[in-house]
Amino acid sequence: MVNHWDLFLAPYKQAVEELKVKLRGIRAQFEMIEAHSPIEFVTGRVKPVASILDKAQKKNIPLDRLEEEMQDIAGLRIMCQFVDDIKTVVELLRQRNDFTIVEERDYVTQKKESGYRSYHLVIRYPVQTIRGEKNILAEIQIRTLAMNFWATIEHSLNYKYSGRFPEDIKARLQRAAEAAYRLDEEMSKIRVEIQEAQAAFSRKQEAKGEG
Ligand code: 0O2
Repeated sequence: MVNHWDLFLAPYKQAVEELKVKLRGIRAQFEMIEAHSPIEFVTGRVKPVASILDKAQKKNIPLDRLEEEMQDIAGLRIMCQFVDDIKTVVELLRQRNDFTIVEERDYVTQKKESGYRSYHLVIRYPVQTIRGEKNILAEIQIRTLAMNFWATIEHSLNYKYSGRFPEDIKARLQRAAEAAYRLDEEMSKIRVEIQEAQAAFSRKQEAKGEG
């Protein structure tokens, strides 16, 4: 028997699958022309029902308002090598006409109190269903590999402590976020060298037939 949640989440699942293909396609196109791809890799997920219920309770969202008020039931994450790539990706996404951007949140230049950095786009995405077109909201998070490393670790700790971090852990996480940011800054400074090395490496792999 198909339950209510399966039916409700079906268009979100479809959207995540379609958007993963589309966003990975951007990387493939850069590779095709042997240019630096601003996208390193893409992940996507549909928020688990338990997390939807949790967030709805925390944010006082009635369950019959989820479609309008919970923006990240469908979630995509784009990881970049360099901070500047984030802007490039945002520009590329602004130019697309297969979805509309309804909100942008810049936590890259304005980090959250936790130390969290990422660029968030909320999009309205049309899913084609057997009952016609259905517009759903999805959240795209764009971040560097260093920002992603920090956010992943902090997310697991958050789960362990249910969001109530002991003061020392909180301070350490904030320092770790700063260290991740400095790492991004250092990498940006040697970006040209890194890209030359990566281009040479992929030419070599191609010549060996491993590309
Ligand atoms: P999950 O498990 O990743 O799906 P709010 O939840 O009130 O902070 P809001 O309005 O829902 O924020 O939207 P916002 O600020 O764009 O953040 C939503 C998502 O961003 C979160 O989803 C996380 O994925 C990520 N995020 C935001 N702040 C932090 C943070 O301090 N640390 C980490 N690790 N991630 C963060 P969920 O629903 O929390 O969880």
